[in-house]
Amino acid sequence: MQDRDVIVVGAGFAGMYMLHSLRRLGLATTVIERGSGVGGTWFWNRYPGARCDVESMSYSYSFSEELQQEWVWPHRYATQPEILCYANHVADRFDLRRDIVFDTAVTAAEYDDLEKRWTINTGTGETFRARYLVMATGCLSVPKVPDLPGLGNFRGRVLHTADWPREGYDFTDQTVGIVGTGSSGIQSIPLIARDAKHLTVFQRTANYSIPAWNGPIPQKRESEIKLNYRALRQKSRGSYAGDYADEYYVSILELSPEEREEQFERRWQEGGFNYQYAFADAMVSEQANELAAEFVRNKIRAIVKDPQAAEILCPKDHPFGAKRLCVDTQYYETYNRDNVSLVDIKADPIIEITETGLRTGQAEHHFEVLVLATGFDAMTGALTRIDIRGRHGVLLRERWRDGPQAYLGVAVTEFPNMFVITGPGSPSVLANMILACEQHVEWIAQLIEHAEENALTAVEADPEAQEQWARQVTESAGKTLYVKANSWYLGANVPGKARVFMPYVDGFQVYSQTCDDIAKTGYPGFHLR
Ligand code: N01
Repeated sequence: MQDRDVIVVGAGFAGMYMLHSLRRLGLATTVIERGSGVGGTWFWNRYPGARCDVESMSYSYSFSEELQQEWVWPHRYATQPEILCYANHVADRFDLRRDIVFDTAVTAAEYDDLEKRWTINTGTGETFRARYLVMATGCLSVPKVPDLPGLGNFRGRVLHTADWPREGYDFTDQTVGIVGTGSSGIQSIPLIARDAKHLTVFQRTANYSIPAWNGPIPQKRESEIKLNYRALRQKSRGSYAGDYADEYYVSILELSPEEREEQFERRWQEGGFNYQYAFADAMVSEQANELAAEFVRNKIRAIVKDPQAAEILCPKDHPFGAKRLCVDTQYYETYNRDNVSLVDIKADPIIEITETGLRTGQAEHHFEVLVLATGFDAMTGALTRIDIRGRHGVLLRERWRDGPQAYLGVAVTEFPNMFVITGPGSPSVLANMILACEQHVEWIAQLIEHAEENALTAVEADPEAQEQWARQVTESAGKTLYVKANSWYLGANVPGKARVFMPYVDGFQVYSQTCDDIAKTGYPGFHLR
């Protein structure tokens, strides 16, 4: 049994910075990591085409001026290998590895109310005890394998985008089927199609995707950003999405038809998320949303030569942006290739996976490799799969059966001295995740420092404060169009999961300000014992 001040679970971007911050407080900290390396989601998601969808110079740590000045991002949106390389650089630069235990999955954690200690069990049999437990387990870290009848009968190779083989996979001359057209599918499809003999895409829900227009970052742009990095990071912290892109907040409905077309075209040409975030009414007015959506559909119709395929690719059953927007490179263009076919499995559902492919109601499809781009048990999956027991043995999984509740998305009633980074009820996946991680890490570190200085033995969220926070998160989301799609934001992609909108929609800046005010006023909503 190893005794530590703090155990952090997960060595992704949240866990690494948490370790660095706790060391600065002089606390003995160990990070326990399931994988054999750092990087979290970027360690596992190695499928072809995986890259970030927030610009790399923004999607990177801001806590060290030296780090952000010395690191060179080659592309506007970095590839997975580039991001993993950066994560490894950070681990080396700040000498983090000596306090990370790799290849070790946390299986259970239990709080002892008398001792005010957490006991943490792992799959390797090693046990740890700590005063604080920080869950840096990520929002998208538990792959979801769909319950497709006959999946076990398939004789070819099955690959999941979120658990891709370390050695990669060569699709050359292979026939491939892919299920799933969310961000992972949309990023991987063009590259699989490039190499494979034939690719069949099985699409259940068409998604909205905006071009990334990715490319090398011009030297001049890089220098400008680096010269102004501090100010730009400040601007990110004061923004809705935690990014330094200009937020224009144009109201779609107040524009004339000509101005609207011009605005939509401008955002489309800029690429990425600003197509959604630039418009004040895109996520609150159905009419405004439909105009933005129809512009994207018309782009799809213009790119995809086969009109029937184009119509299948046009999303029509949910508002634009209500499922996470995808950012792509040559996605729609891929359907103009001779070696790519598209099957609408909403119209003609999959009946079963066979030994050599799959069968829908109307046809039999054969392929050698099946790629599952079917997403994650998002936001809560990584927490509920661990047996986390708080006071009196209560199980987190049970407490969250009807939906997760966490005060500020950080702390849970009955689970003292446990903190969750980017937990449900925080902006997390609606913001630039690295900045969201930094904000949480700094806030949690400050709270732990406060507890240490004041000889507190337990910090716990008040049940009423937690309830009220959860209500506010739900009410705010309810005023938007986010709740009008069966998305993973709502847990709708996991059968049996409670349908609760999990991210905080009121904006990163409003959220951070609220957290800061709570810290400044003696942590109302927490019991400090
Ligand atoms: O997963 P998803 P993802 N039968 O849940 C389909 C982040 N990310 O891995 O919509 C048939 O979005 C499902 O269909 P439907 C990003 O936040 C970021 O792509 O349920 N189809 C859907 O098409 C993203 O949002 C990047 O009808 C089934 C797909 O599988 C999040 O991760 C890159 C099915 C799942 O889409 C998740 O993205 C990649 C079934 N039984 C991911 N089950 C960046 O760019 C599921 N599907 C940074």
